[in-house]
Amino acid sequence: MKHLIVLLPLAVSCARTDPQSEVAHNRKVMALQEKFDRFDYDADGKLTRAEIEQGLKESDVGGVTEEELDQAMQAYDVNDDGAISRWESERAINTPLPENQ
Ligand SMILES: [Ca+2]
Ligand SMILES: [Ca+2]
Repeated sequence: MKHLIVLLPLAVSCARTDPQSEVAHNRKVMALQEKFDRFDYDADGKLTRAEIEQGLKESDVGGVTEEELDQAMQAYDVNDDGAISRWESERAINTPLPENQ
């Protein structure tokens, strides 16, 4: 689950109770949106690596290495434009990284 913690510390903590239920899923999506907006410092609708790094720092999420951040970016950045768009972050909720399956 660490890959989700990298991008979505709040979403993950909300989801732990019952990841299968629709309510939990909706809560996860809402927490994600909130997080997304908070991390999106220039409000362009995308999270760059720098914005995620900054957001993690301000969220007091420690222990995330550069390598893990790179891996998360690679996994989430579906269209490879160097930033995580909103739909890419939503997709990340529903699609675990292969290494975690
Ligand atoms: Ca941005
Ligand atoms: Ca992208």
